Amino acid sequence: MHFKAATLDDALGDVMRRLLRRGERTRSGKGPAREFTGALIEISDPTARFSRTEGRGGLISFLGETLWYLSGSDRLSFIEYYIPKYRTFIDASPKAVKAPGAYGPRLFRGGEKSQMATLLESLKKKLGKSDTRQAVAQIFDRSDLKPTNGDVPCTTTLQFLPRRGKLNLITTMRSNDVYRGFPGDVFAFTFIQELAARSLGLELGTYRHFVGSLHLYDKDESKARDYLNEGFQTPVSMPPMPTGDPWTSVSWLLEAEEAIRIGLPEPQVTEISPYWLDLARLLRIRRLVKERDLRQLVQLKNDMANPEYKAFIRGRQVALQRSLSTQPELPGIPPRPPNMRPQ
Ligand code: 5HM
Repeated sequence: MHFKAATLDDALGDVMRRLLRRGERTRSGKGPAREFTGALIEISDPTARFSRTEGRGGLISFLGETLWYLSGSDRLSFIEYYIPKYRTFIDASPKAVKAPGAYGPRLFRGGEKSQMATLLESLKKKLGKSDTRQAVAQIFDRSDLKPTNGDVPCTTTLQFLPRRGKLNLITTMRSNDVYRGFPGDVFAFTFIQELAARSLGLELGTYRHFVGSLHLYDKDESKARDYLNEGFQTPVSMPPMPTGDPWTSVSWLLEAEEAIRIGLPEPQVTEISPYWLDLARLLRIRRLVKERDLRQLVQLKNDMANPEYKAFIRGRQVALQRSLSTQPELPGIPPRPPNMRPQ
């Protein structure tokens, strides 16, 4: 089964439509589903990595998950801030602190010695000399055949293929839930693809996503139909990542992320481009929605450099306005410390 699309939204719609029509019935411990085995999804514009639809507006959660990977962390408290049900997805106990199958430690832990840093270093040396076929990052490991709980990585490898000045990426997944997993996976891996392209001074190429079992659970069928009934979605792309080595900006964003998530003063802004400042602003939006701070949210929306994000935040603004007019204050949200000033 081969899917070709320009954007994530186009691919998502096409896969769900075809799964609903022709997916084969399958049963797993996680419930009955429809499935294609051996599916290849090709996305020609990897920056078109988020879905504009109302029901699937996971931009900030996907960004949070991507930063969780980039930070090298396996802490559940980190990812649960963005995906509150993460623990249940991986069958972790209420007491668990870490996710044993987390991708971050496997890809990015260890600084310059991490798997991704080593891969990029060796790719750099080969650029212009040979069209390498060896730049593979491994996520699924043989030890995952005997998991300690249900958290077995669904992604097996990421293969980076520099060709004719562009960096292509092929992700292979043993298992992918098209409704709950696929959009976030494509977001994260295309972002990593763009980071790698910038690190190597290459253009962004094509993204290919190969899946052993691509499925849609019966329990998500009606939501998938709602998504399809929303009809055509205007394609939304992230702006291109600035050229040049991105890792100083990534470190700054990771620091900003942690400060925003746990409510500490944010790092100084020194020579950070609007691209990265906007991503920190998106993270602040999540915080402001949790704090139900409509005034600051509108201010932050106006500060955004990228108009696509403004449109996305407008959706959050309308939802917050609605909830403020119908619900009393939510308990349990820690107040912002006085020295934390949104920029
Ligand atoms: O039985 P299995 O280990 O494949 O169940 C994991 C479920 O989470 C599957 O539905 C899989 O497709 C989904 N999943 C995903 O779609 C999980 C992860 C985490 O590795 C992911 N994408 N990144």
